[in-house]
Amino acid sequence: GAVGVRVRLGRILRDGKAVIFAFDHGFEHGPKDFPEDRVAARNIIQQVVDAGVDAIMLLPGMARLTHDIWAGRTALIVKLTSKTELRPESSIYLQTRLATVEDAVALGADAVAATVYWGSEHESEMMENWMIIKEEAEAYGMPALQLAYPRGSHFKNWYDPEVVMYGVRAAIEVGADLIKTYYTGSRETFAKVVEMAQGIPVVMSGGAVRDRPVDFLTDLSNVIAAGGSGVAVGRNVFRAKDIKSMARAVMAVVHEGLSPEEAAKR
Ligand code: FBP
Repeated sequence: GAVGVRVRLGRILRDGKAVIFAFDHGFEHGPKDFPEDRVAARNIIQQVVDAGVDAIMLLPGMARLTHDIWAGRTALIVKLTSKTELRPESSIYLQTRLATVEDAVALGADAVAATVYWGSEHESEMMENWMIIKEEAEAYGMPALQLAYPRGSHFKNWYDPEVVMYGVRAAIEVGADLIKTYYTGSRETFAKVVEMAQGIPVVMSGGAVRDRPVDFLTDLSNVIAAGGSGVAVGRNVFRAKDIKSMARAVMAVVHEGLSPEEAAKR
């Protein structure tokens, strides 16, 4: 499956970098992420696709519901694991497998994605799930994106460069083809994260909405300067005042190297 993995990855990272619109929040966070004017999922997806993002990452149901919007216009990453926030505290750091690589193939996916909360009390279950996904993905020539998040009730700081580096290294050791992880707060520390990935592309995870879009774009520009391969962003785009302009600004920082200040004006 090595050729297929490379071919499909090339559809996502067309110039070696990518802006991935992550939109699994309706499941992972629930309605709290959607103010009244952000409930209409099709409308949001239409705007980011029009802005020209490289890929969108969806759960299978949403991918099916919106295929007429994204098909042929942007790459599709099907996320195969998730969790709801309705769960009791004891199992929030666990993602469950909800679909197979075959389901993703049937949807026309260019990649599959799965979360592993490295360091969680449920780590071994997620590792096993990851290995099942990775093995099936390999057989289909399908790239496997790992959301490698250090997370568990005992962690003081999820963004600590040491633990982020550990998660990224763990991800490549189990065959991740693309890694999404937290921004560690500085260009210098993120360069170490990238180095730990040994050539496997690393993208930044968006995080909660920032008050000033330029602050988000500044972090992103540091990620690119550190050798990062782009971003998988949800809230900072779909909660932006103007969704399409923000998606364009993110694209400009990643692909054109535009300064955060210039990009924010777009
Ligand atoms: P954001 O840019 O909104 O952070 O989206 C990235 C993402 O990983 C989503 O794919 C996922 O639903 C969400 O963040 C998980 O957020 P949390 O940090 O609360 O687990």
